[in-house]
Amino acid sequence: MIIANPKTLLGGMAIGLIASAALAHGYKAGDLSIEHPWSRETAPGQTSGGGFMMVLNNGTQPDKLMSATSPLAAEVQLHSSSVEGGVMRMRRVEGGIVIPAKGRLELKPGSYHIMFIGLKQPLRKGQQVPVTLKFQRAGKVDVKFTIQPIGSTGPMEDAHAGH
Ligand SMILES: [Cu+2]
Repeated sequence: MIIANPKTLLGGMAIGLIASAALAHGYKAGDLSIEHPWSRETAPGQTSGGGFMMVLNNGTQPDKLMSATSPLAAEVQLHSSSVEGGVMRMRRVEGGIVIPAKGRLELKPGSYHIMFIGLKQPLRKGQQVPVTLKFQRAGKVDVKFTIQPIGSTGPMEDAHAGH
């Protein structure tokens, strides 16, 4: 028991540290928490890019991500990805993406994502893309997508150290 207790305590502290780091790059709007919005550095000549994030819904009513805009892109669309005949295809989502009550929506590579189309400047590692998200219930939320290196597959903590 005496040995087990400090271990339990350390486990709790580790979880606490991870949780507070997550809050370093998160946003709240009504019942929604938006965590780790991130994008990827563009290659030369690349004029579109993906946006990814986790949206948590603490409310008892579902919400919907309806649309998004950014001053850096001519157009921002909501996309889904699926594999058809061994080829990854993206499709525009019409009518919004549901965030279930007491549930979550994860935008990630190979799944739902935000698509920045007609980028007005290259996305450079370490910089941020300002985006206004529009939710059906929570309304408009201004967030910043941290630009991570090409090839990133998930949000990186050290990519947003310093803010
Ligand atoms: Cu896409």
